[in-house]
Amino acid sequence: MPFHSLIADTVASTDDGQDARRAHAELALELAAARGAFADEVARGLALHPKRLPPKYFYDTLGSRLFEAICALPWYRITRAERDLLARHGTAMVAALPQITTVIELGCGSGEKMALLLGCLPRRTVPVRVHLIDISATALALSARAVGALPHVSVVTHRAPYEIGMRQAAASRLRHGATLALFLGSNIGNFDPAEAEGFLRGVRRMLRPGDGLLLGADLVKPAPVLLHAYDDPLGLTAAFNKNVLVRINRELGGSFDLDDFDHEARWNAAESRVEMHLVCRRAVRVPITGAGATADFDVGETIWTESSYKYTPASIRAQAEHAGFDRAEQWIDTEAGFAVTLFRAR
Ligand code: AVI
Repeated sequence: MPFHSLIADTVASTDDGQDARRAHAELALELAAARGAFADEVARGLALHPKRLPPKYFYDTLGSRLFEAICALPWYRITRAERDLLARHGTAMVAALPQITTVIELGCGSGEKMALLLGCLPRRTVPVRVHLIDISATALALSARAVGALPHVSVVTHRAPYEIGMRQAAASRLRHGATLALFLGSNIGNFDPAEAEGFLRGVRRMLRPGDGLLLGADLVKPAPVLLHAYDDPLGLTAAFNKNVLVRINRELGGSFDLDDFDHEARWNAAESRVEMHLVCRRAVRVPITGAGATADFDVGETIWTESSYKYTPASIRAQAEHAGFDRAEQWIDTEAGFAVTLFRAR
């Protein structure tokens, strides 16, 4: 699962009244900080040319549900293609590293793919320690439940951004055996090339030579196929995209009229990315009181809300190799256009 908003999260209930009060006070502080950051990023992003909003703000409760529904669409094949590759080749993927004792998942999703891979480990008596990293408490709880039920598995959750979570996981990792890091779902595609490189270098720093990184990435395919995946005939992706305006209205006192904006997916071949935009149909002025900002739109002006970079098998390898990895093996679903690549830290 990609980054989630703290605002969407809830604190797990506890029997102890004092703990519950403390937890709620902490949550209130976190929510206030998250709302402040949201307000700042919205004010800053809407003052840019072109206007931009970071995709992490898609994922409130409704946005996360819409994303789950998108993953089930026949035109959006990333999730199913990756799950099929893991189901078919999981044994070979984990067999490529000797003695895996630690598995770290960055952006932990529902835990389904992690459970699939753990089920492929050879029968063992030595426990595997699993580190789940996500900023969504809900995603962590879901995933920890699925993974923690497996025999010989102990789970540590890190409710933190990737970089901080990785540092925590590395500091408490087991001394013996190999570590396998997972970055799945083509989440790498939502980073621009410089961010992707910085991210991969960060993962490499956390690993020891010989450790593994399993990376899922969506591949370049014909433009009409890509555009169908990001502008589906059921309109789910349009709703997912527009939901960010709903959030701004609800959480920041914005006054966007949703009918003023159209969802648009664009294939930018030169940059190898699908861009999602919200295109303004008429000239409007939109006050956003909670962000202390007013956004002026011309007809046809857009808010660029997401980039999904598409790779080739060779470009994935080149990027990770540049960041300090050697490729171990690559599994490709040529029909769906998706690759899972196992890298070894150099
Ligand atoms: C989470 N991420 C990899 C998805 C993607 O394909 O870029 C988010 C998404 N955007 C539109 N549809 C799905």
